[in-house]
This record gives sequence, C-alpha cells and structure tokens, in this order.
Amino acid sequence: MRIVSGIQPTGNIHIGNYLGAIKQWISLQEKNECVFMIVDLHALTAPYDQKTLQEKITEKLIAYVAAGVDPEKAIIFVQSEVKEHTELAWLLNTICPVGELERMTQYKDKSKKFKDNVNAGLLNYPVLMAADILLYKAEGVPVGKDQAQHVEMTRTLAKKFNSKFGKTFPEPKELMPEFGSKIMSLTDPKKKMSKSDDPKSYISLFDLPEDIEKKIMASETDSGKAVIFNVTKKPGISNLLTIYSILEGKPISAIEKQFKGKGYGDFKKSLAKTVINYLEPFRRKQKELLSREVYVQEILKKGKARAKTMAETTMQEVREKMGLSS
Ligand code: AQP
Repeated sequence: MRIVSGIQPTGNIHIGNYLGAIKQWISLQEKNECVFMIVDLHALTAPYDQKTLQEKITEKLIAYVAAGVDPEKAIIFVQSEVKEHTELAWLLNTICPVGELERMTQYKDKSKKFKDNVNAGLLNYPVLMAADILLYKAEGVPVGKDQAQHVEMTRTLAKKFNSKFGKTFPEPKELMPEFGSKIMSLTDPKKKMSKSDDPKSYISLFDLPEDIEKKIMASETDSGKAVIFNVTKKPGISNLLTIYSILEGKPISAIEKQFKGKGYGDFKKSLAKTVINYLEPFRRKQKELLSREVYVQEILKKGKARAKTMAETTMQEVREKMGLSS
C-alpha cells in the first residue's frame, strides 16, 4: 500500500500527534511504501513567525526520526520543496464546492481560534491536503480523528476528478488507531490536545522528566477518587487511562484493577513514570540528531528528490487529462 501523512511545523510535537499519527507511521513503514512530509504550507494558514519557520521544520524532522521514523524505509521531505503540491491544489480547487469547505470542523474551529486571521488558506486547507495525498496516489492516510473529515473530502475529490477526467486517483482511506485517535488536553479534557495551545495542556515528545511529572500531576481530573474509565462522567481520568494503557500495552480494565482503592495521586505518579520512561529514548535520539546537522539535511534532500519524481509523474498525467499542456 502507498501511505501518505504529514505534520505541520507548528508548536511542539506532543503525545497526541505521536499516538494518533506517528506511532502508526512506524509500524506502517515496515511493509508499505511510505511518504511522510512536514507540511509547512499548511502552517502558513495560522499566525507564524517567518524567522523561525526553518528551525521549526528541522525540529519536526528530528522529532520524526527520534520517534522511530526510518529515513531508509520512508520518504521524508518538506512539502513546499515539491512545487507540484500547490499546482495540484489549484486544479482540485476548481472541482471543489465552496459549501463543502465551509462545513469542515477544523475550519470552523480555527476560524474561532484565530478570529483576526480567517484567511482563504484556512478555508482551502483540505484541498491542499487532498493534493498532498493524491499527488502520491496514496491508498492509506494514517491520521488522528480530527483529520478524518479531510481524508473523506480527499475521497470525494478523487471520485469527482476520476468521473470527470477518467480514472486517475485511488480513493484513499483514513487509518486511525483503535485507541488514541483523539488524545485530549491535560488542562481541558473536553478539548483535543493541540500543538498550538498552552504547553501545560500537552506533553511534548522531548519534555524534561520534571516537566512531564508536573504537567501530569497538575492535569485536570474529575470529582471523585476512583480510577475508572468513563468518558462522559470522567473525561480527565479516562484520557489519562487511555495514554497509560497504550504506553504500557495493557488493557484499561487491568489498570483500573491495579489502582482499585488508590486515589488519583498514586495513579498520576505512576503514569508520569510510564511516560518519562517511554519518552527517554526519544530524548536521547533527539540529542544525538541535534549534533548531526549534515545528516539531518541529507535526509530532507534525498526525500525531496524521491518525492519530486513521483509528483512529476502524477502531474504529467493530471495535466494531460485536464486538457492542459504537459
Ligand atoms: N490530540 C490528538 N490526538 C490524536 N491525534 C492527533 N493529531 C493531532 N492532535 C491529535 C494528529 O496529529 C497529526 C498532526 O496534525 P497537524 O500538525 O497537521 O495538525 P493538527 O491536526 O491540527 O494537530 P495539532 O496538534 O492540533 O496542531 P495545531 O495546534 O498546530 O493545529 C494529524 O494526523 C492529527 O490528526
């Protein structure tokens, strides 16, 4: 299967991004042709600092590799370096109804979050994402729940393009983990954990052990004492139980049993230990990669060359089918 996915170079990659997306990438790269990008063009739709953008991109590449993405197995590159993404996005815009874009949840949420910057890029975000996926003729798109609607939109555009211009694109499917497809904020468990929120609300992959402990101990939990999974009545504890269960590879029921008769404090302390231990090798690998600048840039250079060849082939076909000169 051809797999495509990406992350924006905004904020710090957190355990939500890891459990929803990157963890899947790592198992998928073993048996599939994987294309993983750093989607810098998407990041321009929210307020950002142009002076630190390149730094943020390198940081994300290092995070991918430190978390286990293997540049020998997967193609890793920066979206804006392959110009075909914007070209295909424009062409797909011409077959995309505006009404479909206006009903996207992320557009509605981000328009509220960034009230002073509701730009057309924010509205057209899913079209660029469709281009990112279709350019490589991907069949599977590993993402968290928040992005599933955009993959559905990609399928709609693929179908529309195929019926108008002839079979060109597969209809890609979102690949979501059974657990962890929507990790919630530590400070407000009714909201998704987000890179662009307050750092207290998320655990970054490279947070220091003392910060991880502080954040988990201070995380918003519910009234009562029992460590029981109940998303409606106990969203905070349920979120922490989900994280604990995935990182320890234990069913939630076993963890509930383990903490029966104990309070939230004991549970949080134990969770902090689990998270610190799980992320330890990531921190070590990050440190090593920070001192290997040439190697890091080489990964992106090689990735760009491989991605570009694939993108050019698709665009040649697309231009011909749409009646443009190729
Ligand atoms: N809380 C989450 N739980 C599980 N998966 C998540 N993802 C994001 N948040 C969670 C998945 O991570 C990937 C990266 O997403 P992105 O960088 O394109 O932006 P996003 O979906 O908007 O993620 P963030 O963290 O909320 O970033 P900002 O704050 O910059 O918008 C995607 O696969 C996403 O589903």
